[in-house]
Amino acid sequence: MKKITKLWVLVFTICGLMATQAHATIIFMDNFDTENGGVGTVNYVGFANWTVSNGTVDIIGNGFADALPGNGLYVDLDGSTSNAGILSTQITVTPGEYWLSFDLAGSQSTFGSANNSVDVSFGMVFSESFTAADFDPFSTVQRSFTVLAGNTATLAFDHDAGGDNFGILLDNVRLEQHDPVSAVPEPMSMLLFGAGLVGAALKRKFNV
Ligand SMILES: [Ca+2]
Ligand SMILES: [Ca+2]
Ligand SMILES: [Ca+2]
Repeated sequence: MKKITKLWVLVFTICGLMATQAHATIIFMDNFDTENGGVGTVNYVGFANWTVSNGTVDIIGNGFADALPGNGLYVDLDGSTSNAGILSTQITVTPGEYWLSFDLAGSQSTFGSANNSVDVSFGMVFSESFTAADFDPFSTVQRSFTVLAGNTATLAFDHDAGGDNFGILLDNVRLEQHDPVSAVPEPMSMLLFGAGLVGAALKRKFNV
């Protein structure tokens, strides 16, 4: 009997996991590893998915200025022109619940201690500033938010002025959509819902 119970628990658990996966869709994902043929370089502008504006960023790793080996390529948001850039991309979203995650690390240099903060934003629905100490390793930030109306929004990593050419490091940007926001009830559903409320009220009033 216990085995049967355990089996059902397992079945329900698997169903639950499948249901979770079925409701999560990857909208955007980038680990930067294939940029520039997999080779790091300074003041990089050839991103497959991103635009650099208001300054510069470097793509480092894979043995090139590879401060945190094992992460393939990643972005130094303060490039090599003493003017940190804004890394941004346009993403189209439909109404729903979203999880945004990305990895941030410190500049990995005592020469880069000044001005290490980045404003991360996605359209009007998400905005937050992050700072990092010099030798903070990569750690994953995950945030969730709700999009109420479908739109094309800008996902931006806007480093502060920079100026010392060693900025916050960025890797593994990911946006997932989870369970959609509940649809606005249709008239019939609202009618039924209303009838249910009336029924419940009557039941209380007349104790039926
Ligand atoms: Ca990477
Ligand atoms: Ca740099
Ligand atoms: Ca810096």
